[in-house]
Amino acid sequence: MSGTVRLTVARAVVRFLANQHTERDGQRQRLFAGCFGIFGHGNVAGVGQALLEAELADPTALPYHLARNEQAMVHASAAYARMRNRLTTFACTASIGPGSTNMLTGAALATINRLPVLLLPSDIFATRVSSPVLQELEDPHGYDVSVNDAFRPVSTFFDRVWRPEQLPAALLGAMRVLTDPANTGAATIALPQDVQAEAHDWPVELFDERVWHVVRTPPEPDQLTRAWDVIRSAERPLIVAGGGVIYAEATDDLRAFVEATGIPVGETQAGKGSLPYDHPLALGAIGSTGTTAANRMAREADVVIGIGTRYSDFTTASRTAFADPGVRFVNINVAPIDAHKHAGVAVLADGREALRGLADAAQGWSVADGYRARARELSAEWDRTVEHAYTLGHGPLPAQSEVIGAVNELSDPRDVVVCAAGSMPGDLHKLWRTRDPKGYHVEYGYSCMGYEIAGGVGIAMAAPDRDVYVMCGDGSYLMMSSELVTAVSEGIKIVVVLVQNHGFHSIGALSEELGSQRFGTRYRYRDPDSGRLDGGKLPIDLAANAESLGVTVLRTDGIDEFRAALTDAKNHTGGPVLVHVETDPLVHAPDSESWWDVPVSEVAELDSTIQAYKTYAEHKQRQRPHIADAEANQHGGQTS
Ligand SMILES: Cc1ncc(C[n+]2csc(CCOP(=O)(O)OP(=O)(O)O)c2C)c(N)n1
Ligand SMILES: [Mg+2]
Repeated sequence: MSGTVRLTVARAVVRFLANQHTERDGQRQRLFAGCFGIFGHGNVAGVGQALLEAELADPTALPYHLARNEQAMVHASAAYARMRNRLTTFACTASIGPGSTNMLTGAALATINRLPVLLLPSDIFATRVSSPVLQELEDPHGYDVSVNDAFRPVSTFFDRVWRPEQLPAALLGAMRVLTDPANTGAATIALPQDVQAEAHDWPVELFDERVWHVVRTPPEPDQLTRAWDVIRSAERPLIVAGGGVIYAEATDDLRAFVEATGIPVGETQAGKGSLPYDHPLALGAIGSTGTTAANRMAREADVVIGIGTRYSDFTTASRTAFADPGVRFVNINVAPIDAHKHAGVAVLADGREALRGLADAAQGWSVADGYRARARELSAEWDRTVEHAYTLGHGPLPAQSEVIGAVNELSDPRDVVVCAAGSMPGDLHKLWRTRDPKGYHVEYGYSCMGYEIAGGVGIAMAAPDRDVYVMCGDGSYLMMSSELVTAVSEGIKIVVVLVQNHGFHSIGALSEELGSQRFGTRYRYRDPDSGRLDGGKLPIDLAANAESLGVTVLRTDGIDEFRAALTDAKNHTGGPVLVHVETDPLVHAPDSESWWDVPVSEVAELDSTIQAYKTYAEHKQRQRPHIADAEANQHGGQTS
């Protein structure tokens, strides 16, 4: 077919998005499950009008969902994309100015976690005839700058459509990036308010159904040989499984490879669930919030095989986790930036394809029996630690680990636990018994307070056949609970477990450890005598707050009531339910035998800080640059 069709820019965007698909392994799905939005003068008459016409013509084409906060709608989209292994996502439309810049934090989160989301911030008039418009920032150095330029560093693709003719290339460029596993993240197309409403004659083929093939890059044979040469020379190899294992749906291949070779697996936050927790070669979490099983084996490992990991500081314990002087790295990753980290042998490939290649090469090869046995024993030891933490019987208020234990036990294996910031991500990483590759969803690339509830909504939309347990601290709840209202209005069931501890358990403990005496980390009245924020507890009632939003709320006192309420929450249908529990913020999860680099003041008046600095300086000594070339050090011995 040829010819043109006359539509506004906004309608062209909506019609185009409704016709995009992805395909991987022969399975085809829509790239966009819908569009989240909040309207204002920047988009109400442009994208808003286009979405209305689309909904009236075909409500399934690009369903519109009204969010309550723009940051939250980007989180929901990213969470949805993560749940769908990055094959389907949402578009997000926001009004000019604050509506758009509210999406910046969501954009950074999506890009850091490599999760595809399409952002459509509205922009100032292209014609500038009405400038400065409401909410326009005027840059005295150049009139083509707007607040949306702030999206550039946090997006993996950015374009601004000053003229309708630029739209097709911008759309195609954004789709290319969204569907490229190595480069995906937030793709942003800024749409000036006047351009959205402008008409243009579009070539009809712009709106043809299009399929974006999400590639599984095979390993280049020489790269695979080099990688295998390093691995087979190892006596104490260890796999670090990252999010890439799960996005590539490579968990069965990982399991087959490790069962054949006996190589044990430590998991990052995004990679947790790569193996079920009770697999004999599953060491569980690795790094600063890791298990003693993974961290002890990491300390001794002579070859570390990273699969789909960014090696964040939490994974490497700020480069102290891998302590063998001759340790070498092999990195399987679709992204060159990660494949080349720690001077490793790079395998630029899809995780599943690379694992299959390695499995072929590894025929008949295995670690020593004693090494397999050590992994099994250390894992079993950690599991006893978990069991103890789950059943502490702490009083009068329960410990957080008991709350985690109850949720783990009373949820179904396929249900999803969600978290992002506070003390719970670390505790979950250590303690959650993962039974399904998609059962653990902790956002720890950006660790963004406020992701929890919004993310939970996105996950529930992506997987309506699973229950979603959102673990939310009181701090995160206060930061952003707005999408509870979206869940009420859309009838989306999430179970929010609100852990009330009157402030920051996480940063409080960190502050104390670093000599800063929990300063400013508790929610308290300002004391009129001391003039400091160390007065009595605030009369805050977050359960009442949730109730006022239309959420079904179950208040609990103690772990037994909490368990009973969880069962009620499980049976609840339609809409969100919140279980409120108060915990003791002074009970810590079991020790990781690990470290995290958070700089301490080198000079101070406070003795607590002076002491903390001494400990800090000792740990700094153990930090490793990991710059020795893995191939040059094939036969070990050199320090890296
Ligand atoms: C948006 C954002 N602001 C600040 C931080 C830094 N931060 C990390 S955890 C935390 C406190 C979280 O409190 P809460 O949700 O109550 O969890 P708790 O620490 O009590 O477990 C803060 C302020 C963050 N991660 N995200
Ligand atoms: Mg708290």
